[in-house]
Amino acid sequence: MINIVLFGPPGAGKGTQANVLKEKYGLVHISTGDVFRYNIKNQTELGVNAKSFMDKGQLVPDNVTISMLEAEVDQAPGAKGFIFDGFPRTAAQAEALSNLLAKKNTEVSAMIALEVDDEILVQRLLERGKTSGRQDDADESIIRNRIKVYYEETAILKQYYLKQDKYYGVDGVGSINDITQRVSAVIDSLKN
Ligand code: B4P
Repeated sequence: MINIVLFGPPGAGKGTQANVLKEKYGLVHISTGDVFRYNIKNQTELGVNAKSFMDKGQLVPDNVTISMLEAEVDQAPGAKGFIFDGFPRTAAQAEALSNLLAKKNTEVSAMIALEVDDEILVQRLLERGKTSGRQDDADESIIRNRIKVYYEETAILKQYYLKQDKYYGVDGVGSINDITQRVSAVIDSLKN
């Protein structure tokens, strides 16, 4: 199995790249952000709970996010592998993912991090906010809070995967196609 963690700050292009890579490599794509947004749209209890955090640019609590992720993985029993997009975002989530995959006799193959400067991230998300209807893209102060939360709570995961020799940084600035080529070069190197 190939299990990829796509990593990077908000707006780095994780969702954009995951949508291309899942087709190219036949992997199951799990985006925690998309699952939360689906639940918000359908006004489930999970959605109502998550919305209160997401609208402020904060992370949804680990216990809620981890059990949701486990349920998503369990829904794909025959998968060739997964692309985790937006998960893990905290040390507790990284541990939970490791334990979950170990139970399935597999592991994270690589964390591929899309590296993009903060000001480019802000511009991308403000641009998306014009059409996305996403509350967390609509306001520059909320976007900047998401980036701050990334540095405070999520960026440490680089060390977690570096220690396991599984961290791969990729330049996330350029055309979407160019970045797909860069990420694909990493994935192809894993298979050899
Ligand atoms: P997410 O849904 O994960 O999304 P994201 O941070 O907005 O970014 P992504 O990197 O996927 O950006 P995209 O490709 O769309 O998180 C949203 C919120 O959900 C979090 O703030 C948090 O509250 C909650 N959440 C999610 N997972 C969680 C977890 N594990 N724990 C706790 N809370 C969690 O790209 C952004 C824009 O850039 C798009 O408009 C795209 O078109 C554009 N773009 C992409 N690539 C480009 C390129 N190469 N050049 C120019 N533009 C590009």
